[in-house]
Amino acid sequence: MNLTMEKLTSTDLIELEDKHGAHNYHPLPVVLAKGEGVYVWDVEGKRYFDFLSAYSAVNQGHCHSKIIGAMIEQAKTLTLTSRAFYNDTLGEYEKFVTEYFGFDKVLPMNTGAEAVETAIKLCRKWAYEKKGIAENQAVIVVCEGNFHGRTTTIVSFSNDEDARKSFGPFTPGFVSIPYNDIDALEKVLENKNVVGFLVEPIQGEAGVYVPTEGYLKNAFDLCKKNNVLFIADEVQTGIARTGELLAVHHENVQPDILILGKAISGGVYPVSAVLANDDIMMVIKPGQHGSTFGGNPIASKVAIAALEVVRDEKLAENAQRLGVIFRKEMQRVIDNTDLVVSVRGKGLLNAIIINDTEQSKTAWNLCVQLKENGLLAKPTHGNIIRFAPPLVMTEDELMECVSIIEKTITEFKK
Ligand code: IF1
Repeated sequence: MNLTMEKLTSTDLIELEDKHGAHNYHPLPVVLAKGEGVYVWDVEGKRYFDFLSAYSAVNQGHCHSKIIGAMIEQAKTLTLTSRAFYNDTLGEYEKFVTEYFGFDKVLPMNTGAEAVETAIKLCRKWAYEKKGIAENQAVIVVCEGNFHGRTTTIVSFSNDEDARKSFGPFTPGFVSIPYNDIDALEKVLENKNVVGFLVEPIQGEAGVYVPTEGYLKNAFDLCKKNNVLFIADEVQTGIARTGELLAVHHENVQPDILILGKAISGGVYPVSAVLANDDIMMVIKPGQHGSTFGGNPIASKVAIAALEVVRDEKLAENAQRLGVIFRKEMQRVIDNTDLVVSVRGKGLLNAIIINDTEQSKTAWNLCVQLKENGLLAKPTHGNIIRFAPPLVMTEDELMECVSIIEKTITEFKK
């Protein structure tokens, strides 16, 4: 292939990635070149509805002018100082984000996995220095089916074979219990070395698994009773995705440690954050944790703009309203087909379950067909398709998407 030749086709570009990139992904065969709002375009100019939103990072829609404007402005002025010096944007962001979510302090990082790692370190340090746990004895409880990222420590407590196999030895200090099982949590809390409960308010990767109403509140109360930190991983569920600013807000829970990523920047820049009050956050002292890029000036300005968009454009309310419509419409489609078993979700984080085995290619082939019909989505766990469009979608656009999904399901041949 001659790279100096002008325009490469989708096929050329897929071949390029295949040849020069590690094979740690298996993307849908579509090559995107442009995005705006709820739409993306491939290199041939075909337009699609984005029903993945980069796994809920692009909640504010692609290339939102306010967020991009903030980034360009700051990029021309000052990009990175490291935390060896102060800069004139970080404090403004820290004040903004802590007031926005109602915590004393924020610790800025870049990716979701780094923020989860930060929360784990923070919880352990609090356990030894505040709770009085004997050194190296702290246990953090996690849930089966969890997805919290890709670092060695995080995959240590995953039970997804692909995520774990041949990456050991693993980090000890984690105990896994079934998700959405309050009795299991109560039982594990009898172990006095338990110091934290790390949980996704809705399990995204597991297949948009929504726990029973009251589970999060009951889990939070049990944690309080046992002086255990309730750590919410809202990397995927946070920032208006589920119809509230945070998914835990559906049950009026304020976590002890809150983990955010993805949409805190509108998917424009890698920004993540750990929020907590002083009694927890202040156990970390200078030199004990950090990041070259965490809290950099561009990240700070981008995150402020992205969170302002969520508030100004009432994205949580929109997600709540459109989610109800979407699930109702999907249920209508399901009632008329054998191909789909059920729909579940909250706000605009939803999934349909395909009537086939996890090993089958049905969901994948359906996604390929959805792509042909102008809508992009991706299967998870074989037979589940996640539907998570940008939250700036209008009702008319949503109904157009429902038509595409309905037509695709109706015409689909296994
Ligand atoms: C990939 C999944 C979604 C997350 C929660 C932390 C992280 C994630 C709850 C880590 C990341 C991403 C990672 C991405 C695909 C995507 C994903 F299918 F893998 F599970 F969204 F459902 N906590 N989830 O969902 O954040 O370090 O990636 O910034 O390709 O691995 P990160």
